[in-house]
Parts: sequence; structure tokens; C-alpha cells
Amino acid sequence: MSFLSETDVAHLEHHARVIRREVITMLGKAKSGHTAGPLGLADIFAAFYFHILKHDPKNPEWEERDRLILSNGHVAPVRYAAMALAGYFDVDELQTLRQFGSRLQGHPERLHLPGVETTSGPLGEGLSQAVGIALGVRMDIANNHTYCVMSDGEQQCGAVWEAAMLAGKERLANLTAVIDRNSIQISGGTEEVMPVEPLGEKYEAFGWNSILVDGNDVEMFCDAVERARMESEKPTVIIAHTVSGKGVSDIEGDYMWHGRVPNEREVEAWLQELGDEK
Ligand SMILES: Cc1ncc(C[n+]2csc(CCOP(=O)(O)OP(=O)(O)O)c2C)c(N)n1
Ligand SMILES: [Mg+2]
Repeated sequence: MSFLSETDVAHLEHHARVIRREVITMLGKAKSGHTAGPLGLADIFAAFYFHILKHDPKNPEWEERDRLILSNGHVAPVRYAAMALAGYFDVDELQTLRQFGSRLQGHPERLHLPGVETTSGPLGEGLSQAVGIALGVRMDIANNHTYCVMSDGEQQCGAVWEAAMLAGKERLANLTAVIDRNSIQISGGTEEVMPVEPLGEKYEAFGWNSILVDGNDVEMFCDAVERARMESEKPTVIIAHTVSGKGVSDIEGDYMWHGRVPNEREVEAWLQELGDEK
């Protein structure tokens, strides 16, 4: 069963393409940053900002809002692009990425940009923050959800598992973690550098419910989130298999693009491949 109509899916796929275009343009202008992760996560961030989140872009501190914690801060451009397109700030500001004095730093700064829930960059911290936030919010607000986006490389950090243990013990059903399972990290494939599998079974052993999805399929992803929200006993982890660099055939699945950005010629070619979507 799907919770989305065909029109909803087309709408989200459109937003994901626009997000990818913005990510490429802003990274090309900044001349530094991370490309593979943000492009792979465009569908998930389109789903969050244009379908899943209970939020108000004009009132980012709205108490009742869902919380979206971004743990793998280096993918910030995809969050910035989704936020700008959703109305948090002017799309033109995206072009200030990584400039001195900009609100859009290479890694997100909570005190600079309203709507960014936490400062992140050092990997492995977001789940602990999300567990604390979900515990706090649960005391005060009903019908509210906390999400934590993490990377697969972060699953190699010990603190992630301390947080997972607490979430399982507290039966934090108002918490859903999403793992960008793109199978790459800075220096190679995750299973070569430090194997993280079997991820689902590990979380289940810590008292979580786990769901495996294609993270580049917005419909499948939104359905998984809906199932996670219906869960009333346990936190849920959605292991979202994505293709790093998705949408740009020359770089898809190539870990070398983890922290490389396109030059002017590549920006032009990549935008052409994505199509002229405004
Ligand atoms: C604690 C910590 N150690 C090292 C780094 C440097 N670092 C930044 S991104 C990254 C790769 C992590 O893998 P993943 O997040 O899966 O990368 P991606 O899939 O986005 O390429 C590393 C080691 C960091 N930011 N924080
Ligand atoms: Mg990764």
C-alpha cells in the first residue's frame, strides 16, 4: 500500500531534481565541499521538506515542529538547498556557501541558521543529540517526531551504539533514524574500510525496529517513514540504500567524489544531464 498519490510522487521527484541542480551550482561556486553524499540524499531531503516534516519555514522555532537532526554535517548543501526551496530563506543565498561570514557554512551551525537544529561535522554525535531531544520533546509534545539522518561511515563510531542502546531502553517510538547507506566513505567502500553489516540486525539487537529501503525512491522512503511513525513501542531505523552522486552518471558510486567538487566544465555538463528543471 502506498500513502502517496502519483501526483505527490511526481512533485517530490521534481523537487529532488531541483535540489540536485542547486547542490551542483553551489558547490561549483564554492570550489570546495562534498558532492557524493548530498547528491545521493536529494530524494530523502525532498521527501522530508516537502512531505514528511511537520514544520513552518516562516517560524523555524515553532515548538510543535518535528525535529530533523543532521548528524553527517558534511552533506549540509542538500539540507540548505531543500530548506531554501521550502521557504526558510532566499534561494539566492545558496550561492554564499562556504564564504566568510555566510550563514551557510561547510558544516551546519545551529546559531547561524534558524531551522538547523544542531551544529554538526564531527561524525558520530547526531544520534546522541537526537535521543536527548526525543526524550525531552516526548515529555511536552504529543504527536511529534524526531528524525536523525546519519551516514553509513558514522556507524563505525562507538558513540552511535551508546545512543542506540539508550533509545532502545527508553522505547523511543518518537525517534526515527535514517542511515544513508551509500556504501562509501572518505577513503573507500565501507565494507573494505570497516564493515558495518549486518546493520539492521545490529539495531534490532539494541531494541529497534529496522526497515530497508531504496533511498532514491521517494515513494518507498515516505512509506517507510509512515510505518515508522505508526510504531508505538520502539525507535525505528530506516536503512536507506542510496547511490552516491546520484543523477550524475560519471560519478555515481565513486568514493573519490566524497570530498571533491565539480569544475566549471563539469557543472555545465552535469546540469545538462539533469535537465533544465526550474
Ligand atoms: C569524528 C570525525 N572523524 C573524521 C571526520 C572526517 N570525515 C568527514 S566525512 C568522512 C567520511 C565518513 O563516511 P560517510 O559519512 O559515509 O561519507 P559519504 O558517504 O558522505 O561519502 C570522514 C572520515 C569527521 N568529520 N569526524
Ligand atoms: Mg557513506
